[in-house]
Amino acid sequence: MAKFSDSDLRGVIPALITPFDAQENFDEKRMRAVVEHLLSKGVHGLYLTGSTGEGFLMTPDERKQVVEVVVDQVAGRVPLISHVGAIGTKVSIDLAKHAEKTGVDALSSVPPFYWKFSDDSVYNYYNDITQSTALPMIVYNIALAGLVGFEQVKRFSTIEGVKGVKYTATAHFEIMRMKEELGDDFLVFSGCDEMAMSGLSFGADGLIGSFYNLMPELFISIYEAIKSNDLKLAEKKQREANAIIMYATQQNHLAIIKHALTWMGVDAGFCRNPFPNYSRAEQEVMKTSFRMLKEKHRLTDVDFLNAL
Ligand code: MN9
Repeated sequence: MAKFSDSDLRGVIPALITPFDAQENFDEKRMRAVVEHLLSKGVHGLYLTGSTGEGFLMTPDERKQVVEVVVDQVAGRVPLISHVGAIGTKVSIDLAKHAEKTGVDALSSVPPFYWKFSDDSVYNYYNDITQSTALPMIVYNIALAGLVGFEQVKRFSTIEGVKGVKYTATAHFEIMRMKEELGDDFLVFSGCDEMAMSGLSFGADGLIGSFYNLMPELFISIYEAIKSNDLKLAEKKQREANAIIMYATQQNHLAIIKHALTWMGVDAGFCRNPFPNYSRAEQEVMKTSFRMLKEKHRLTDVDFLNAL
């Protein structure tokens, strides 16, 4: 059973990475360790099997296994959102029902992708999944799967159970507009980590993204700073975060996040093919680059850099 309601969803929510072992199998032990680490850092929730979690590289059964392990490990300490997106409605409904039974608190989904589905087909997709459980649905707006425009989000918001949007787009004035037109309790999560400060300033309730796995402390500071109107501090922390993000996103940042967690003593395993992992020698080069970034931008409060 879900323990939290949609009004409990806010703050810094890592789009949880999924650790695989060197043979590409889901690694339950590493998954539990990563979850424990993130909870100890004070994250406000977790978002499972999304693009950062390599959900599209897993079978539905594997995705279910991840959900079961995380629900068990978290044991109701923070709200959990399960991403159930797939190209086929039937697969998503099956994942949604399983997630509800297992005890997650909310669902999320990208629109069906690859084919250019009509607006009505995308609406029906969200409607069918949302009606299949009693859980709140957070629509996921992301360019990789085909952005849904403001009018579409507005239309989806009329579906009973659609409670918000994970907004990985950069036109942040739309966040303000959504709050104005769809009501303040329509949840908006800013999805571009490099624009967390901007998203929150424009009224987002929280952040869901990849780099909150690696440096949640920076983004918790940004979240708190915006709440207390300390724009200077928020800007400082965003600059620090962006120096790291800009470096990491030039390569496979999912592998870099996993490797960097491992350097800190939280073994986060490997990515699944075709995402590359990096050899020990390549990781040594990365460490040198990170040390240089630390020096250049005076990044004194970033845990993984301090562990280098
Ligand atoms: O929304 C993530 N976006 C993608 C989530 O996966 C495309 C973000 O967290 C980005 O990974 C991050 C780096 O560009 O902002």
